[in-house]
Amino acid sequence: MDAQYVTSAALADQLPAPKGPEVAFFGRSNVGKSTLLNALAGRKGLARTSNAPGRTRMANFFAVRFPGGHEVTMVDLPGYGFAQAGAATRKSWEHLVGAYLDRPNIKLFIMLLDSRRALDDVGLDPLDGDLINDLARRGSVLLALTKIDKLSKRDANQALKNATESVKGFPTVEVALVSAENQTGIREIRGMLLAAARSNLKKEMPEE
Ligand SMILES: Nc1nc2c(ncn2[C@@H]2O[C@H](COP(=O)(O)OP(=O)(O)OP(=O)(O)O)[C@@H](O)[C@H]2O)c(=O)[nH]1
Ligand SMILES: [Mg+2]
Repeated sequence: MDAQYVTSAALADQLPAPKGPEVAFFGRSNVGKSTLLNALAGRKGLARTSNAPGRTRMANFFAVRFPGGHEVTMVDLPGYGFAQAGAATRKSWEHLVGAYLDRPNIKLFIMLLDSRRALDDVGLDPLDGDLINDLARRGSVLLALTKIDKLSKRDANQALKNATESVKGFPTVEVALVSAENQTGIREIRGMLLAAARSNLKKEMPEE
């Protein structure tokens, strides 16, 4: 698949008009959204990544094209929940993400959660829990447990078990283990991107 940068929006009114299927990346700052997006695209420098939380401040749009011409847009959203974020940052995040969520063309929400966080607590904290609740009511969600390369096999299984338990009330949520470092789960998520790209085509096909 081929991916390229399209545009960015810092404010709600800068969001591009909805066009074609989108897959959106949500999650705390530093959880690995931009890195996952790059791993999916197979291009390290596509979305900017950083050790410092709060790297991505805008909604960044990337067009993905599969062989055969199926297209989907990946949307890298700014992270939330980092310590340095003040009230103004939180407000602008809420405004941008709130407006983004109203788009009718979102096919899949990928919600990222640091796998070590899933290992520590059974159940999601309010910040992650409220968001996943909101996303699950709107459509399909993939809860991606990131940086799984940092966990032992045993801990990875425990994290998966905890996370699965914490979303068992949501029929639209699936859980997956992911690592951009060792490629865990990347092929499967590419498959989901392709499915999102194709879902659009089917809809636009005339009825027989
Ligand atoms: N070991 C390991 N590190 C990862 C993985 N994914 C991301 N990281 C690291 O985590 C840090 C944050 O990654 P980003 O992709 O910038 O995180 P983000 O969610 O986009 O953060 P914001 O833009 O601040 O919202 C970087 O130092 C990455 O190298 C992974 O799968 N394994
Ligand atoms: Mg980022």
